[in-house]
Amino acid sequence: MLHKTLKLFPRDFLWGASTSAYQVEGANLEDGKGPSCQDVKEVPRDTSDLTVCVDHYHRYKEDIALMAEMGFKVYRFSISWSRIIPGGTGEVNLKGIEFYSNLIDECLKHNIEPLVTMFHFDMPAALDKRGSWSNRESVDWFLNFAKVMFENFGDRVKSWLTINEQNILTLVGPVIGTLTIPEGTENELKEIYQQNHHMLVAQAKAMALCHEMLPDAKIGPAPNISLVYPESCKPEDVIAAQNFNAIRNWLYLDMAVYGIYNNIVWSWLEEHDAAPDFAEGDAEALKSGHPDFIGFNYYNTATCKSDDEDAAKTAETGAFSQQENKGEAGLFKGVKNPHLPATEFGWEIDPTGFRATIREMYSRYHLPMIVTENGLGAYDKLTEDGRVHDSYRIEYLRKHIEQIRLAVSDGCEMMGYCPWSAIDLISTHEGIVKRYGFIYVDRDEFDLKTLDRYRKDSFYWYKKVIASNGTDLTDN
Ligand code: BGP
Repeated sequence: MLHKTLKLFPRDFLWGASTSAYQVEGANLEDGKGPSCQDVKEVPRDTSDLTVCVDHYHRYKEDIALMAEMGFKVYRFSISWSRIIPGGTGEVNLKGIEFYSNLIDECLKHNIEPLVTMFHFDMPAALDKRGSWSNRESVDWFLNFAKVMFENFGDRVKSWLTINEQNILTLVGPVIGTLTIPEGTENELKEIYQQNHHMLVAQAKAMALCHEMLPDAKIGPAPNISLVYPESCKPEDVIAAQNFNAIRNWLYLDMAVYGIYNNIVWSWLEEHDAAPDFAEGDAEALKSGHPDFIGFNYYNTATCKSDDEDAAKTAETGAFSQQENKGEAGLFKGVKNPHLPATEFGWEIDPTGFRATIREMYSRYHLPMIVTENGLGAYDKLTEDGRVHDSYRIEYLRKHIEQIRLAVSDGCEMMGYCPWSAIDLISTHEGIVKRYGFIYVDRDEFDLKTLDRYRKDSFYWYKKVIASNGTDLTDN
């Protein structure tokens, strides 16, 4: 749709950016923090471990001052479960509470609203040993963790996100280093979707608890949503795209918003004897969540074709990364989209698909939305003069912000934009060399160097974007 005039971004639009605890903080076993599954996993080859990351734990004041200099209205970060409850359940680590309390105060001092992700890929290792999300008790573990957070930070944190990218945990857990399959599991699909069910119940109960304990606060989910295109207009390809959309996207939002299982997914699971078991009270709990908004991460769209002809022969299932799915026998086969360019790391780039995704989500759920991740991973270079000329990142972000404005003009309710990431940090499986930040951190994969911070060109550009409330997207 071509608009005669574009609507402006809402006046209180939340410009900011995101990080996650295990990728940015470091100090991974300091001040009483227990290990998380990320600290004990096998570190992907040729990439840094997570002991120091970019040392945000010790340098958060400097980092937040830089975010304030850019004009951030919001900072999305996550709370490490094992920093505040080292064993996952039981004793609370006061040093951990103190750290997040200080971090929140520092944000507020600069008029930056803290947007807190409750769980971002880092199950306490102690709970991993007890089966992680496969254990039914995980629902209570998570709820207890939620209660500790609401009690300690709820006076100052008014916006919460439940579980980061639950769909990615379910679809490609091994890529992120999070999937625990108990020994002796016979039906792996059932096991994975049972874990997913526990997360859905935990999420719904946490949303209800938030509303009960903190009536002024708002809470929502944060899945990774990519609209799926059919490779062609062949009707079978359209069905395949619906299948992939259902298992990748709508399962998570239908449940978070309406408390119901998506019918396409449910039928597929039933056929594989993989439909999750409901415990008493689950059905009611799932309906009790009622998110106030939807947070979602968007990197690109996906494209697929029908797999009907050779369902039994689908050579590859699973995924290369969060954004590149190979297929699922009988449902779809992932293909490359010939119309889209890709990043240096092979992720397709699709700004128009961003608008399409937002439109689709809004017409399905009619809730305000905040973008909780979006961004470009690249091999940035620090030049002699202490600059990073990341014009490619500016271009990527500009094109995506333009599409949000178009979506706003289409009538979609957008609350804010938090690209990934505020500052360089360790990627999920490709190390520090895959950089996303507005702020460059002087370290290499294995050489920690000075850890000094540098403003990239995108830093100055984003500052201007925020100051103009998204109307000035021109180069510096
Ligand atoms: C999302 C995760 C983030 C983040 C980002 C970029 O899936 O929520 O934690 O890292 O993707 O991915 P990567 O680090 O693999 O480049």
